[in-house]
Amino acid sequence: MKDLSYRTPESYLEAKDYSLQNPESFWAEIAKNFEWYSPWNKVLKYDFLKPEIKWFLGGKLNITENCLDRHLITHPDQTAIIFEPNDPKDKAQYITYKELHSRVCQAANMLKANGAKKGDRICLYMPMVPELAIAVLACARIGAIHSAVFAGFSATALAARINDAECSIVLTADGGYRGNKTTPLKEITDEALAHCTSVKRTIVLQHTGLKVQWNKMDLWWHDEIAKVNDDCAAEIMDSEDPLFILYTSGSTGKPKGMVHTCGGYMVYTAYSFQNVFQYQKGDVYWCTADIGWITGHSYIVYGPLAVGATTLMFEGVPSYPDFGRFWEVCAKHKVNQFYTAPTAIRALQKHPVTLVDKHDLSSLKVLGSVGEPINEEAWHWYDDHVGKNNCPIVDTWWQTETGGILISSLAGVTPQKPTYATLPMPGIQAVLLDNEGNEIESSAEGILAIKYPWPSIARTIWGDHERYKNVYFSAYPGYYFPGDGALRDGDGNYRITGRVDDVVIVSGHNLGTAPIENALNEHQLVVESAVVGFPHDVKGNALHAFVITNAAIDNPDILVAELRELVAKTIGPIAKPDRIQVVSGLPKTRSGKIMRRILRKLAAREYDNLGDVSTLLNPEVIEEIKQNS
Ligand code: 7RM
Repeated sequence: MKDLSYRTPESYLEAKDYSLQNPESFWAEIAKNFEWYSPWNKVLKYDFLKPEIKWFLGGKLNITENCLDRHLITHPDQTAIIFEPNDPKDKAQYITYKELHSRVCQAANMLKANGAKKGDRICLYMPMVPELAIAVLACARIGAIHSAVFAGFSATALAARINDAECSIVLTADGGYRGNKTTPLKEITDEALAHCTSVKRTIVLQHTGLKVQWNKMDLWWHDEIAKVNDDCAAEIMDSEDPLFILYTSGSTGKPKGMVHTCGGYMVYTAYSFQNVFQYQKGDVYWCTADIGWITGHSYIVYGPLAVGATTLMFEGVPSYPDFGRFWEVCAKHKVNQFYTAPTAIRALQKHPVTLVDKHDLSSLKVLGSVGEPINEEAWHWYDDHVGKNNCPIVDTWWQTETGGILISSLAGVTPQKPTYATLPMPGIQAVLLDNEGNEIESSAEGILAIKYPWPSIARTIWGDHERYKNVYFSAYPGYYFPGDGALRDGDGNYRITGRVDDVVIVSGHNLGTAPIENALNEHQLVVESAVVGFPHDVKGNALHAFVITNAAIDNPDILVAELRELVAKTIGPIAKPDRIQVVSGLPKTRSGKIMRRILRKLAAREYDNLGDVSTLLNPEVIEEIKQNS
């Protein structure tokens, strides 16, 4: 395949111009670099008001032909997947494109032998082992829709996702390793399946050797795989056939099953991977996300494999056996591009820098960040200690809904700016809106919106198109509304400031919680804060601020008074929180996002109704917050 990336500022600018002048030809030119059984007859059909979005209409393809088969001609013996196990004492695995192709075809035949067919939903509740990537691709091979559920989720969360998508098969494992813990995945699956009726088969990978209970519909992966060969023609898919469902949390308790389709998702993940990371032939690329999240789907599996890259999968955690593990793995496999989350960087930053320095990181060329705004301190620590001030950092802004990176610098090609995701990718038309929905020009702060579709935008919410319309296309008609606020500098660089969908109406005034948090964070003692609304007799709603401080507070009253004053000065007296509570942590998802839904319940003292907190990174903070509220 042709190199899809712009390697110079000039070719980048040229592409950017062209994408604005002639967006359809721009995307068609990129899409031509893939294998299609038959070409599209129309590049794009869209209506953001309806909403309806379709790309490469009439095109026929199978994404696995693009991720596997075509590389067999050019580089069958290149490593496709490097697997680094949880325990450094266990052997790494190196899976070539040829072997991966064979194993995917076998797994696809295993699924078929168990009744799976095009359009069926298959739940993947698996540890970060090569078989998870294989399962993803095996589903895609036969046109079954995968719905991966992060293996840290509870039985309740798993059951809700299986039921929503009405999955007929679950692929799981006896267990998975995370540091010195083993998660009993089969046991959790059993617990979930007690509340599911759609599932006909559970296929269990033997991985940890954990003892499992055996039920009527359970089958061992190794038994089933032994029965089939590795000859499996790819299902011919329409460009707009669903490829997968991935759940993401919304502002209500019910998760949203974002639906991604074959053609556009393939084109955009490959294009963005290649450009953002500036991958070159022979490089080893590592994204530390879990395949249970969108980052793993797009930038461990599909994007890298579509361009024929070597992608590393790691089953463990950054802290095991010590806080130098990431760097040990980078040195061991001579990683060239390293992509992680600010929350991981902040955790590692707390430990002696000798844990970084003792590993040879000279192979690193590019560093990436994803998932939340990266603060200045973490950015510089990453740049100084990991990148040795010699690796561009790509701060990549995107969402489960966008399928791929929309705003980021291109490593070494476009300028970086600490804490800024910088510029929209060529082909992405980002704008800033004021509260009334008018586009604002030049440098300003506002609501981020996208005014033209891109190929990997989610097409709907599984089973709830109305919700899709309401959440993303109704607040600002004619735009895709991601729910984030942003700041733009004079050069057009974007800095994502946080979610704006958390608007609280206090005494009839619309108050965004993000700017209040930013004001609180200005105080020298505050490291992080979260503001939510709670019901108030007089004002309708009032504000409750949770703040984390960087030192023990002897006299909280003084701090609280200073913080209220700070908010009053920065935003106005109306925004002064009624309550300011100093806490040691905020409830967060595993990817580091604050769970505002839970904070809202805590602020409202609705303790019986917190919902499922088992998916949190730090469920223990809930008790603490209750105790000292
Ligand atoms: C990829 C992913 C999406 C939300 C998004 C933002 C936040 C993600 C950045 C970021 C600032 C970034 N998908 N977010 N990346 N904020 N800078 N580089 O994280 O669906 O799980 O989350 O994450 O608020 O809307 S996600």
